[in-house]
Amino acid sequence: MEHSLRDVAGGIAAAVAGVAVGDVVAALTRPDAAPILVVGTQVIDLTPTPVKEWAIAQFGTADKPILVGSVAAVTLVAAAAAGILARRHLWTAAGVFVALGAVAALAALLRPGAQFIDAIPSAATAVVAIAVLVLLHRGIGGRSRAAGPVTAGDGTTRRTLLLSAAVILVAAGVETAARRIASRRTTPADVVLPIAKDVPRPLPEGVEARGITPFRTGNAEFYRVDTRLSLPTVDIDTWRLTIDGDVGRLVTLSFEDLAAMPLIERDITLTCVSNEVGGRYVGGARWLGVRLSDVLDRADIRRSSADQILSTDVAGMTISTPLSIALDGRDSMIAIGMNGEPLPREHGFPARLIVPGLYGFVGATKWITRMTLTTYARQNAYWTKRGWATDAPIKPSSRIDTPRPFETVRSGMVTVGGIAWAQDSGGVAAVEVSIDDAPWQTVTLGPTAGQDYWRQWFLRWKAAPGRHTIAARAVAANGSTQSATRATPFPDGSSGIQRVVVTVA
Ligand SMILES: Nc1nc2c(c(=O)[nH]1)N[C@H]1C(S)=C(S)[C@@H](COP(=O)(O)O)O[C@H]1N2
Ligand SMILES: [Mo]
Repeated sequence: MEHSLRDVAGGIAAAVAGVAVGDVVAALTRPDAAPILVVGTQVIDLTPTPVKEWAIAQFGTADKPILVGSVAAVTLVAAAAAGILARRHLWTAAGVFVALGAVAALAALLRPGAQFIDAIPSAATAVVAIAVLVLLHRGIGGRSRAAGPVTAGDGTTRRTLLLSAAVILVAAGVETAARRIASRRTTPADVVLPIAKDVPRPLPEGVEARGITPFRTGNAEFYRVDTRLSLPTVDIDTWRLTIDGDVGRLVTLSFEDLAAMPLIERDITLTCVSNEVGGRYVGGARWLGVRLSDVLDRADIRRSSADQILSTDVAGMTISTPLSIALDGRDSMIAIGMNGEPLPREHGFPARLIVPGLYGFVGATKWITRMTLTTYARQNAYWTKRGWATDAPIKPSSRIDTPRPFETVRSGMVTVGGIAWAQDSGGVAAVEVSIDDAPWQTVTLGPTAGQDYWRQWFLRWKAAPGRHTIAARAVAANGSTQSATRATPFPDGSSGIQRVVVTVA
């Protein structure tokens, strides 16, 4: 009994030591190629989209710990088995670690843009695990002294157990160091942002009334929509943005290169095509970045026949953006900052595309790493293949934040309010409200921060007891009014008028 405990402990100590060393090597070279992490990430990336969508619906997007934990658990079970195997077949047990290392190395090498060095952390893991295993069995385990099956006395067993425990302890320390080193290269908080020269005036305070969405959305509150189960770990030191395809010059920019270019900062409201009328998939932030036109100029696209920018993220996911729209003079940018901070990992660290006026799925590529100048005839992006529109301007829309649907409010003066946006239609010129189908009346608007940004609105309503229906619609500066025609988000964005039913008591 004690023998098998010793063997299991030996196998686990070998694996833990190997992984810790592999993680240190990764932290110093390619933090995103750490052995356990890279297998977990690869499993996620290789998961078929329908399964992924199902999993996102079931568990939300916070299940990376589950996946990485499962990979770690499987590794530990295999390591324990190897430990038991090692007593009689040391080199077969070593083979188990070779196999585990090979799986991790393969996972690292199969990633888009992988380099040969991505396999080194996994190789180091296997080498160290085997070394520890051999050391425990040959060096101290008594194998060298006793021929044939191990007949070591209790003293040896205890010594091996203690040694395994010591190895695990040291490995834990090494692992902590590895995390600290890796986090310096993959954590937004550790990035120092340059300061933009071209900055809008400070964002006005905005309307502060209970229930009305704040004028600026905090990074932690900003909606998140993407196809990922887990957030990619991107190493800022090795990250590159490549501009290729039909270009005059192939360009590769590091984060430092980007940050050294002229920077702009802009208030832009991002909207998801999947947002239902009245939905939450919309947010306003101040983005810091490099003008897309400046980036593309470096690649010299004057003679390009491209009609789209096919952008690719670090995991190979693609988004296409109509080139002529992106470059029509709007403030399209490669953003590296959000509300004065480096991009949060949820929102595309270290860089993303922002194209004002287009829904996110055609203009807001997060974790961007490549922009390929090509044509819609030649190449299709992720959502295009799934039937979504290629040209998807944001439709003018408004949202009633307060009162809430089916809320009961006291009779008297009631604040009705919310936000409205019309980024592709010149901005919000007015918001109109109709209560119980009375004629539309214009309401009070909050301050403006430009056409690309939403506006708050409110109305003081003298509410009489009974059931009432409140409807709101946005009127854009170009004269268009929010459409009353109901449309589902698929394929180019929802439309219709939101109606909120309330009881006044
Ligand atoms: N790499 C990548 N970028 C992406 C997506 C994605 O799934 N993967 N989703 C897009 C969609 S549909 C939207 S609406 C915006 C959302 O950006 P946010 O999560 O920062 O709000 O990101 C866009 N960029
Ligand atoms: Mo979206």
